[in-house]
Amino acid sequence: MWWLKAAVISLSVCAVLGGRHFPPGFMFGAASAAYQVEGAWNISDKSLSIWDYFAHTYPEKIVGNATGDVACDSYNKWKTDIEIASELGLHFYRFSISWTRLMPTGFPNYISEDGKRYYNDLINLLLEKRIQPVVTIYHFDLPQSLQDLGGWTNPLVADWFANYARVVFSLFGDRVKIWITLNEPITFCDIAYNVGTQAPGYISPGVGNYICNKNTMLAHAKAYRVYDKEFRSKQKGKVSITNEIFWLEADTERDEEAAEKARQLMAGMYCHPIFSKQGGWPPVIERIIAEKSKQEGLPYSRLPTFTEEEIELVKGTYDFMGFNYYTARTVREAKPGEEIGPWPFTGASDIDIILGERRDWKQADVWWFYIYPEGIRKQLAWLKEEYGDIEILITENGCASSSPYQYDEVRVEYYKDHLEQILLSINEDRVRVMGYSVWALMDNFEWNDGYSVKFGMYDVDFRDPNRTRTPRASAEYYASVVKSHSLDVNNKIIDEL
Ligand code: GBH
Repeated sequence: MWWLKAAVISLSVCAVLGGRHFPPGFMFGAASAAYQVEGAWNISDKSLSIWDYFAHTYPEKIVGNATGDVACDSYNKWKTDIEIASELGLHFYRFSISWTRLMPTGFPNYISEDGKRYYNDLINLLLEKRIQPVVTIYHFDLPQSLQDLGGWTNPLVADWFANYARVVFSLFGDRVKIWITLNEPITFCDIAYNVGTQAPGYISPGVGNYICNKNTMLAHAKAYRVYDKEFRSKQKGKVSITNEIFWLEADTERDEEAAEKARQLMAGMYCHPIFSKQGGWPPVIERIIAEKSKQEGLPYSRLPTFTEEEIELVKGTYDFMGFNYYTARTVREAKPGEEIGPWPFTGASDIDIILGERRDWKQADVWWFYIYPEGIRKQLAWLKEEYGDIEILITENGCASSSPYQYDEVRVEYYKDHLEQILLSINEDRVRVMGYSVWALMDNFEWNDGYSVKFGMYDVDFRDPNRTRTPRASAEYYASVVKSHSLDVNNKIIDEL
């Protein structure tokens, strides 16, 4: 009875491949970013980035007056980092290139030999260990010399960035096949210009952030077009942008419209221009800001418009989508006259919504961090619904803690619960998730939170000149997930949860 055998075999294959297994080819990785780990802020011919300048100029804006001057000292300890990545069995390591280390003038007239050597060494050893480099070209650290010319608010920044990206592609693109142009414009535009807690620290709510938003879309698009025209046929890599999106859930059924408006602001601003069929800003946001601007007596919208040509330039500039997920919020419409707190992500109060949290969302021991694993599945479904069946790489997901505990069971549970939701997303919702990256490989400089907030699978002892890295329980758990390519792991940590 061959058919019975065949049926039994295919059933068991399904049980092995479906269920708690990740699809073949699904990639597991971990991430970092240059300013957060490298240190060596003034070594060799490196120039100052806006984060070097910000941390040195406004120490009061960073917990413990911390800086990234030394950070994890990855500039010197890169071999240890790769050993760790190797111990975990990672398929890829996501890191970023420091613009000021590679191109100290900001412009391609001069390339630093030391900068070039550092990233070549890193990439080559990763490949030797069979770990794929996934490279972010820009992760918050603009050259200060370009900031002095207006930085992300100067429209020329799109060309400055594309010229930098060309250098990066030409130096490393023979070996790097997955590129992220910009990490989280929402952070370096909206948080930066609305509340000034991120470099460059200038506050211009509802104006600076929107100018920055537009320029990031053009910068990303120009870099993508450079790759397309000059490198793709030879290098055959993939290029996209990474956005950070909180899942925004309607507080009650009546708040669905408010929630959708908020999603169009938080996700749509940086996705609609690139990933939608129509291109340009999300229409609802464009309309609201235009109306508000008019009421304020402005003869134009505070949100700079795209020309038809710009819409076409930006539209379709992706080979996949990069997505960072951490947390969620509830959304409701503000009551008339209700005071809207400074929500860093919005142009002040432009969309008149109030954010909150549900009581049953467990809070990590960091103020902004509510844990809602279902949110990642809901967000992935929303992205598919909005922009179509695009491949998605989860470029960051991870849990914040304020204690250095080795036994980080909250983080272990966070990974497990989010990976479970991702499996549902793949198997039930048919979202094409290519891979998953933990933020972060190791504790590092967490921007305004300095070293007080930890995301690492490895603890880093920042009082020790050696910056000793020690694995936490989460490292052990993640290694076993990667190894079994599934959530069925023999792991005492999970048994104890
Ligand atoms: C990502 O940033 C970054 O890519 C990474 O560098 C960072 O270390 C990681 O996530 C963890 O934070 O003031 O309301 O915005 C996320 C940006 C900035 C989001 C701080 C949360 C605090 C709450 N994060 N922000 S709010």
